[in-house]
This record gives sequence, structure tokens and C-alpha cells, in this order.
Amino acid sequence: METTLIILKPDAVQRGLMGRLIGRFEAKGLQFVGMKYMMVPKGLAEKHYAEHAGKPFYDGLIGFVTSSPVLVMAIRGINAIAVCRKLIGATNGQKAEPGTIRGDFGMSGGYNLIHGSDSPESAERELALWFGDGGLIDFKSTLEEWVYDPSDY
Ligand code: IDP
Ligand code: MG
Repeated sequence: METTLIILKPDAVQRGLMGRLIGRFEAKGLQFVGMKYMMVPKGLAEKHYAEHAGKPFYDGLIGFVTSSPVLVMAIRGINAIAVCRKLIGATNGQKAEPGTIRGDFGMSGGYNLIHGSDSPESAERELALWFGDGGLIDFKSTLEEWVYDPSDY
């Protein structure tokens, strides 16, 4: 089992897409083990996006993610990190494949609705950053035995 960090960004919240986007992960069979609705402090945004510091879009990105509430989620499943990246799609909504979240709902390279951890190392770092003070719930998912075949483990 892997846990990944997913953020519904301010554009997803303001456009009223939270329910539909959460529904995609639920319908896939993934388990929600953490959820926080919050304004992002600037320092936290800077730590989260530290790898992009100095890039031309960086200041705009920090301004964007701190401008309005976000929904931060920890989502669990077998291979959840790669599976969620696939559901999310390519960074730019104009290039993302139809069927992906960004491909179906977005037209922008910056306002692209959602963040998902891109590797096990990123997931570990990001989960510590956003849920380090607690808030992850370890519980038995009753749907698990019907979502996974025993040979999936
Ligand atoms: P990702 O979210 O698909 O992993 P990254 O390259 O890690 O994409 O970039 C982080 C975020 O920075 C993107 O989701 C997007 O919001 C923003 N961003 C990335 N590239 C651009 C760009 O070329 N113009 C504007 N914003 C960008
Ligand atoms: Mg990234």
C-alpha cells in the first residue's frame, strides 16, 4: 500500500469541482486517509514547491496556491502514487489526455486544478509537510476486498 498527497488547488475549489474530483478517486477504489480544508500559509507553499524556486512561474504559483482555500488529501491504495498521477494527467490542461482530471476540466498550464505527489520520495516528504502534525487515519477499508484481487498484493 502507498499513500500519496493530493491537493485540490484554489481553481478547483472556486470552480465548484471538489465533489466531482473527489468522486474520481473514490470511484477508482482508493481510500481517503486524510483531508484538510485550509488556506495555505506562504511558508508552507514555498516548502512544498521548493524544487521550483527560481523558475519563471514560481512567484505566480505561490501567489495562486495561497490565494484561496485548498483541499489537501492523503489517498491510499496499491501503487497509489503512480495511479493518481495517471488520473491527474499532464501538467498543462491543453495537453492532458481526455479522461484525465486536467484533460477533462482544465485549459491552463498554471491553473491546473490539482497536485499529486510524483514519486515515493515526494509523497513521503509532502505527507510529512502537510500531515506531519497528525490527521492521518489508519482504518480498515471495507471496500478493499472487492477492489483488489488477492493476487494484487
Ligand atoms: P505537476 O503539478 O504536473 O507535477 P510541476 O512541473 O511539478 O507539475 O509544476 C508544479 C506546478 O507549477 C504545476 O502543477 C503548475 O501549477 C505550475 N506550473 C508548472 N509549469 C508551469 C508553467 O510553465 N507555467 C505556469 N505554471 C506552471
Ligand atoms: Mg510536480
